[in-house]
Amino acid sequence: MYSGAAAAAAGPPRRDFISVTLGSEEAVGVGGYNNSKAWRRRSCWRKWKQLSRLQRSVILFLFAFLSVCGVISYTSMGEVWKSITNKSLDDQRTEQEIPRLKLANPAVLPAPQKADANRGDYPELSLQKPPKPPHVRRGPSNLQIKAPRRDTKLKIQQDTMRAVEELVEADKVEKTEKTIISWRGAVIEPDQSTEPPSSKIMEPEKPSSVEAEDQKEPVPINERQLAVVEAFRHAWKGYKDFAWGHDELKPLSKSYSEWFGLGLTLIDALDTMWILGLKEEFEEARKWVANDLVFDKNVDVNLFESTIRILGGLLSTYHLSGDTLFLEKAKDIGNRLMPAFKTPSKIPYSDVNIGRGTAHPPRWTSDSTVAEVTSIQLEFRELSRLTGDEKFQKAVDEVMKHVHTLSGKNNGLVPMFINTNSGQFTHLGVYTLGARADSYYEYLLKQWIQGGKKENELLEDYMRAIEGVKKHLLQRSEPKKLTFVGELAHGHFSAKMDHLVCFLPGTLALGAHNGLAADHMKLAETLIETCYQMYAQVETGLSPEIVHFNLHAQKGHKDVEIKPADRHNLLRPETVESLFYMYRFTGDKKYQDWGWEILQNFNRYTRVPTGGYTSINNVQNPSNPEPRDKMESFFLGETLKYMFLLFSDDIDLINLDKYVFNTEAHPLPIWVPA
Ligand code: DMJ
Repeated sequence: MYSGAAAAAAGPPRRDFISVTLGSEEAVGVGGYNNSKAWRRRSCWRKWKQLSRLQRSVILFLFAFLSVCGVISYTSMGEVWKSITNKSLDDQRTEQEIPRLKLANPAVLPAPQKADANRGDYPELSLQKPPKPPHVRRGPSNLQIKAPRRDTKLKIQQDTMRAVEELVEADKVEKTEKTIISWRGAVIEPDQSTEPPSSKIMEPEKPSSVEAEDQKEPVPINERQLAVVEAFRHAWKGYKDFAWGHDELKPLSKSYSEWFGLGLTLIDALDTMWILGLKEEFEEARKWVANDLVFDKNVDVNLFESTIRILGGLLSTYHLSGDTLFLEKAKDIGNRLMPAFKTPSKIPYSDVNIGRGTAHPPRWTSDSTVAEVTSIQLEFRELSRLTGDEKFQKAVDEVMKHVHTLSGKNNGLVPMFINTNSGQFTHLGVYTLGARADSYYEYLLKQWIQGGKKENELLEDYMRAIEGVKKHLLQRSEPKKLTFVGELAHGHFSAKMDHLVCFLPGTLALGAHNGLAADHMKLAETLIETCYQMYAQVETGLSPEIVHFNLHAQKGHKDVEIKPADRHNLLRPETVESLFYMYRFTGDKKYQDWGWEILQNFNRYTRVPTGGYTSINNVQNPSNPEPRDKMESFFLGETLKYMFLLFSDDIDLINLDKYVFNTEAHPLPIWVPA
């Protein structure tokens, strides 16, 4: 009991002292409050003595028991206490972080749709490695640059996968930084700068051939590749015998045709000979370049055609061979083409006189073709990198930047013409992935890859355009339900598809290989089947220049219809090109088999016994395909090169993580290889 009266009598109470008695009067004492230690000890002892033995034992037992409990509960309470303390710290941190995440930059582009589906698709892609090569590369030994190890490649794919997953997570919390673009699964490495390399010229490198570190032993090429070599030799024989140093062979009349008068076929074929291992032929051609190739000529050349075939061919041959002769020639032609950019809008003219240094549009218009002005960038950019002279890159980058800002596009799809005075699109309302627009789309992706995947505007335009293709141009034919890319003219869909469009499956597959949306790969697989059917459904097994697809099933009708004016075949490469990409990225042998069928049909219907191959006028008439008497330079520059690469199982024979092909199949180095 608390003795309040006694405490009051003893003066001001000590607020921190409480006396607890065990109930005896004596405990307080009569003479007033005594709280000395000695008194307290004595009084306690007396009380203890007054207790019975049983009481003392019970008290001792209780004391011991409580002591043990005290020790145990102290230990476990420590743990509980620690976790409580941590939890509250965590809570504090989370509370601080959530607002920060919410405030992070909102996504600059729409969040990926069907992200989970894409994620589900991707591993399939990553795991589809080409089978272990039974045949390793053939090309000249110094083409055999160091290969990334297969486990490294797998790691890259896994890293890409991880990046995609991280991106999806990031999108969930709307945390998209400027250096990451997400567009239906498209990924840009977050640590890459958004600054396009256009502002500064990349450090020129030694040609790739010099990079060779651990060169593998070349092993024999396989039979199908040998058949390509034989075809090339046959074509080359015709060119050498009847058209040496001229632009194109006319194999039937055993003569030649001149376009620019610059040995177009010879230059276009240089790197093909290198890749096929045709050293003698290469050396002979090199001599012609050294002694007879002169650009100081009063001749009008088409800017686009001479860039992709001549400048592109010289640059890639320089990279493969390491021979500076080709770089010197590339600089020469590059400089001579520059007057084309002196226009009011900086959109280049179509034609340049490389001897006089003057340029002009075609006689009937001041328009240029959109595909032409936007498909010279890979070559001029590389020329700047190699020479350290930024003028080439500046000129072509300006074109891309300008086109990026233009109105008149339809979900990323561009019209076919652009005016060199106003810089505006003309002939609005017609959209195609065929002639006059095709390689615009191809070069958006390829420039992005060439520059190390940093130039976001290019990627944005590419991704937008593929969405535009999906939205406006895809339809399915009857009866086989082939997905094809048609055209749109002032709101009306046309089921017309140029053979030129068959570059698209390869480009889509290349994009998917570089981390873009997995549904691009699915579309590529569908479209390459269609391109193959453009050959398979025709009497000669060769595709016409243009097909029209049937949208409605009709008895006795195939998917593919051919108009009389469109039934020619110019030995074009696009389907074989796409087959090559598809085989590289999937390892599915059917693509090689399809390419093999096409090669056999070229041999059956276009081969001229005295040397060379010819374009034909009628793919529907196997008994008389009507030879046109012309072998286009791209048959050697592209078609046979892609055939050879398609039949190869060596992913390092022009490794697609190190090289990007220009639109004439000339491989140029990727500035920052994967
Ligand atoms: C080639 O010159 C190029 O591939 C160009 O992009 C389109 N036309 C031919 C081949 O068909």
